[in-house]
Amino acid sequence: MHVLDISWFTDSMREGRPVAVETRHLIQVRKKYIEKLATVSQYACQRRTTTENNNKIFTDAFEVLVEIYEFNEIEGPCLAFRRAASVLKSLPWAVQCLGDTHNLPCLGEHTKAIMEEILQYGRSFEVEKILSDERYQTLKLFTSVFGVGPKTAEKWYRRGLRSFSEILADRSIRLNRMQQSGFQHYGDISRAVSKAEALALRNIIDEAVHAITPDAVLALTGGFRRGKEFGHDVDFIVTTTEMGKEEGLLPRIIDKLTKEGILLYCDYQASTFDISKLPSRRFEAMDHFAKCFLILRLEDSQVGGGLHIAEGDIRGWRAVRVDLVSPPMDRYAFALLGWSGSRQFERDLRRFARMERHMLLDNHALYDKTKKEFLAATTEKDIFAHLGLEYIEPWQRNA
Ligand code: DCT
Ligand code: MG
Repeated sequence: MHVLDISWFTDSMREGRPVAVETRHLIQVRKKYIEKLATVSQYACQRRTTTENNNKIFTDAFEVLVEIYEFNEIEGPCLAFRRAASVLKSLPWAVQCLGDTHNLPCLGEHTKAIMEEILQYGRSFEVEKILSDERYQTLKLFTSVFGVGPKTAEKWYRRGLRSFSEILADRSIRLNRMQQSGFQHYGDISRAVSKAEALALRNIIDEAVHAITPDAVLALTGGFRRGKEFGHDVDFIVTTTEMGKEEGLLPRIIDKLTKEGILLYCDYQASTFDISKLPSRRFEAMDHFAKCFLILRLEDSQVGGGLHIAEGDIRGWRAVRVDLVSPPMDRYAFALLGWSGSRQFERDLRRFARMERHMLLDNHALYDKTKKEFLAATTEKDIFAHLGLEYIEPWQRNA
């Protein structure tokens, strides 16, 4: 009999059998079983997190706290709220009361206090205070510009600047090329990219790479690979099945997009990948593969169902942020896993590898510190298997 099946109990009651002792025992067993079922791992890479978030009311609040701690460069609480948000995102149910959370990892006192406020009043006063704070609002506005990070935003804030017009009017500020494009295309870039637009861009890149080489490999990664309907950009991996042939691929794609007249901005970074320098110590750092950060012009006619633009926008095109990364084929699985995200999923994969397996994982490789050897992989499944993890599908990595 299955321990969750209680028909034996109701049957016994009906037949008047003495069941008290057996009942108590089985209720205990059942309780333990349910608790075990409900065990949630502290690692995002051991949880399945779809795009359906049943606890958005809490995670939205936590994300504001993550932002302010990031602006203030306070790492501990920042990480704590990131982890808490990620745990709640993985739940297939909505938290109704604090008691629901007693089995969950990564929820500290501060986190629970915020949740309690939200449960009681429908909102958090601490979060509302941050949202109405001038410094928070200004830093949030400034960092929403492509090419402006928290440091630059803080610098401008300290100079007393509060709006885009003040920045653009300040003759002492020299915007770099990325920031200039960021301001120029602000309206388009700050507008979400739809899945239809991402697929249209895939067609454009696909055509470009296959015109360059027939053995090109193209993969849509980032949020769209995880099944998101909208994203802030579109991420692709492009390479060639023949090792070494991927060198020079990105410059040729860039050249082609330029000739097509759709390249609005391009920041190309050549590869600094050196296999002899692995394993890398700086895990949060950007990987060493050749990559480019682009802004492309997408025409309405190229998108099935039309562009995701504001009502009344009659230009017939929009600008979209696109990232291309080009690893050599023997690094493909690691790059694909790394660029598929989510960022929290990646952070926890690396932490799990380090803490639980004594291994180092990054976008380039997996290194076993005990055996002192690199572990080869041609698919993402190989990497999960090396780590002794159940395979998590991309659409379950929205941690
Ligand atoms: N990534 C990485 N190293 C970086 C930056 C990103 O490995 N320095 C990975 C992690 C996620 C993935 O690339 C895509 O990054 P984003 O586009 O920022 O995230 P996203 O999940 O695609 O989210 P969005 O939908 O907002 O684009
Ligand atoms: Mg993305």
